[in-house]
Amino acid sequence: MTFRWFGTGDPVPLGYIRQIPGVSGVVSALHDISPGAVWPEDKLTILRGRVEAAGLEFRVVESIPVAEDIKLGGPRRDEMIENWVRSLRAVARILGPRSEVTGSDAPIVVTYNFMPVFDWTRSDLVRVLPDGSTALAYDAETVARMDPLDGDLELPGWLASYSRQQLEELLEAYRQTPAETVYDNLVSFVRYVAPEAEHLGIRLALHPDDPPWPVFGIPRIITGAAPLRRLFDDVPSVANGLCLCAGSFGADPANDIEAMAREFAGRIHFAHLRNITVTKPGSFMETAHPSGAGSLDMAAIVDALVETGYQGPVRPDHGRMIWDEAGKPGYGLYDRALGAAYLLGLIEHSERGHKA
Ligand code: DNO
Repeated sequence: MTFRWFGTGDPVPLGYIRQIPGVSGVVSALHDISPGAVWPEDKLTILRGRVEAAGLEFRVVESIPVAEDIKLGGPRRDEMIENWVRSLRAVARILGPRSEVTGSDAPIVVTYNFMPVFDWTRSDLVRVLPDGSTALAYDAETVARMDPLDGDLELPGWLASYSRQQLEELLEAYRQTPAETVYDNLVSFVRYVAPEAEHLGIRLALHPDDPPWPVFGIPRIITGAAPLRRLFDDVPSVANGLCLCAGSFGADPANDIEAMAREFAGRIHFAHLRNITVTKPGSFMETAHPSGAGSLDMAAIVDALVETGYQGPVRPDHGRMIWDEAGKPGYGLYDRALGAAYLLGLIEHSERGHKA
């Protein structure tokens, strides 16, 4: 069981993460390096040192961002892919050696996504739930009215580091690019990086598009089982894997996550387990982790992972804000800690059932 930590700027101290029962590792990244730049080994060494000093291991990276030129097939594509591979090598060198804290030498996992411009997108960061807690929500009509070029779109999921003009150019470029071309660019990227990852002993976990449909008129391609089936066919390397993000896929009720966990067994290298409530077609809000709190059957998803022998890292995902906690939307301490405890209960129960 792991827990995402955003580095020294994260209001959640590592020492608190260490106190969540059953959590042994932290999921992190070099958040101050801009997409496309090579990750410096010394910064990774410092980050690993900090995490280990707190008694935790650092074997899961989320994410090495993929530059827009790679997704668009732009003029600097080859250089950007080469830089990505160099970051991968730095990760292997610094994080690869066995953890002195836990003794683990489990394969290093690197998460990435192929979402054009915007990472996860929501219309509301503080939707008030009936119990008075707040959570992230996505309302189709509100998003349809939003203009990404307006300053009011401040989503923590993506790097708001573009100038208005750059953003305008990017959006225009994507609006001219068919989804099929973005998919082809994904395949070229994975064909290049997967053998390298395999050689380094790294597993790549492609995060699905969140939400799993196009937003702002630009394509999104990793929306369900069909594109993944195709990707795993096109690039058979076992390093080419998936981050099974229950909340992302689950926003589209057509996605059967339990079935995906079974079908893609062996290809799932990371699991993000959170719940959502589909409020109406194309709209959803995030909820507490338990099955009873939302639309997803979390126990069935965990059973599917356990029954198919999943051994990789798991993390609770976005949590609500509860007990007056103030912090990074979706990434507070309390509700994610409750999520971790709940998921560990499901896993323990499921594993015992299968031993019996
Ligand atoms: C949201 C996260 C995503 C994820 C990236 C992976 O909270 O699940 O932002 O980290 O999409 O590349």
